Amino acid sequence: MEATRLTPAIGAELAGIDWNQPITADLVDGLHAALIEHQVIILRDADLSLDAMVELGRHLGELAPPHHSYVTHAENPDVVVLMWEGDDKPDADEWHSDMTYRPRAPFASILKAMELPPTGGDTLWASMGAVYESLPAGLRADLDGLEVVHDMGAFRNGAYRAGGVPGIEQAMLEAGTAVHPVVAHHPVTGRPFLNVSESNTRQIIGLSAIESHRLLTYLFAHINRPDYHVRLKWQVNTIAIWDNRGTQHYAVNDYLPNRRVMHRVAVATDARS
Ligand SMILES: O=C(O)CCC(=O)C(=O)O
Repeated sequence: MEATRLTPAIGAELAGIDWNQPITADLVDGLHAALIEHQVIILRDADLSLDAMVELGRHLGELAPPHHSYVTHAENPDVVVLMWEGDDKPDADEWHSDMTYRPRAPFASILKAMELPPTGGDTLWASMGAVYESLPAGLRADLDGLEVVHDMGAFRNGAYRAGGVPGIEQAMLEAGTAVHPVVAHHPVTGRPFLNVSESNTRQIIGLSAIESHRLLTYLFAHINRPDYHVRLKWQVNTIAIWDNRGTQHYAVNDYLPNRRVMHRVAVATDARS
């Protein structure tokens, strides 16, 4: 397979894979190596069936347990269906890394475009290693050793609509709350990365609410700089696989009332690390 780098910071498009052939360990070793190097890999014309997507996920590691808020595919409960249309309010148009409110966030996600609007609906990824490296050295030193609370963020909206305050309390219990280092390290490369997100980071431990808010707001502004991003224009049967450890993503919400349908398989653990 050949990888074409998409930006200096993050992302590569892979070519030369025949998706009509069985998924072999060699193929997945190659995908994994590309994923570690580029953080997000893009596969075009990858018309994998539901079962093949799940098989690919299982080759990468153990699949994640069912998501607390998303619906799963009627024919395969390991596949989440992300569908938005009409006057829905998509919930992924905020920088986030998946499920960082778990003690161990999932390793990777595999996302396939099934149905797309005529235009719009792009997804962006940010390299959180590149964001961290862009911070002034003094600030990097100050961040070292700090810890931060992650929670389910705006998933509260759906929980409140469904069940009021008890609904939020139940959803928070199911989703969980976690405390992670502000500067985490990639388990394979050891590269440090900034581990705070607009969606899921609430409070830096040990700071007052106002200090924590100011510092997080400053860091969020850095994450927003396009220098560290790649932006994907999907086609039907495009698959993106991202390493959740050291990236964030943002699904642009500019296409409603048109319909956008994606299938996702989340991989909890990395079988190769
Ligand atoms: O729909 C997308 O492009 C991204 C969805 C997303 O944010 C996710 O799967 O976590």
